[in-house]
Amino acid sequence: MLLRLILFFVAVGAWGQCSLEVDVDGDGRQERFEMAAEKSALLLHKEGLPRPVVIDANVTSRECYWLEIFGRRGLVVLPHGMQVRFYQFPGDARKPWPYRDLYSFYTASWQGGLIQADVDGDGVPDLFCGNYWIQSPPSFDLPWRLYAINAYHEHPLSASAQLHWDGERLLWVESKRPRGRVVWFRPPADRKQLWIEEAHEANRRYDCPQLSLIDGKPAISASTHRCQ
Ligand SMILES: [Ca+2]
Ligand SMILES: [Ca+2]
Repeated sequence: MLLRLILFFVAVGAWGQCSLEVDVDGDGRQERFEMAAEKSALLLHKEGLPRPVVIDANVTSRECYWLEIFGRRGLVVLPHGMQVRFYQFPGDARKPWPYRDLYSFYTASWQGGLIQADVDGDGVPDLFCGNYWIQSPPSFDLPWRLYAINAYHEHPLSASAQLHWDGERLLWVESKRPRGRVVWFRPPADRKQLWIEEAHEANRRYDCPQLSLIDGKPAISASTHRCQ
């Protein structure tokens, strides 16, 4: 169980800053992405290289994720919790990583907890992030569309929740808030309208409640770290 928990936390990023291990180039060895917060630099550490590869020298993100979008593999970060930015793996990690902002948010709260799921059932993966789901276009170069699930934004970190999609419902875990909300959201018939809230037994029970997956099922626990 410990290993599964560790794998989960690696996947969502370390406390406070992006830190992610993945075999980027398929050579059987893990590379490591890191946000060097003091430099606002997004780095890739690869065994055998004399120094880390600078993917971006001027970006700040708490979270990072390795995703495949339209057959392109790459790193997604959330600069200042206000954008969804995709850096495409250029084939050779040392080459420049071209990026594209898939979406920019205009909300007061920092958006977080990105996951990939086919929300509208058209066979193409969409994204959940913060208060929203973001509908994939039919091809990479077209714009994505944003739909609100809820309107929680009373605190700058309200929407930096941890999220889990069980195929039918979205679990929202306010992991950076004292007595954080833990709520299921069920989609209405028209998924482009606000989603329907359902109580979870852990709602408002813990300071900075933490989501982990045990055998694929979500579990909620109290934070063992300082809330951040
Ligand atoms: Ca590798
Ligand atoms: Ca879809």
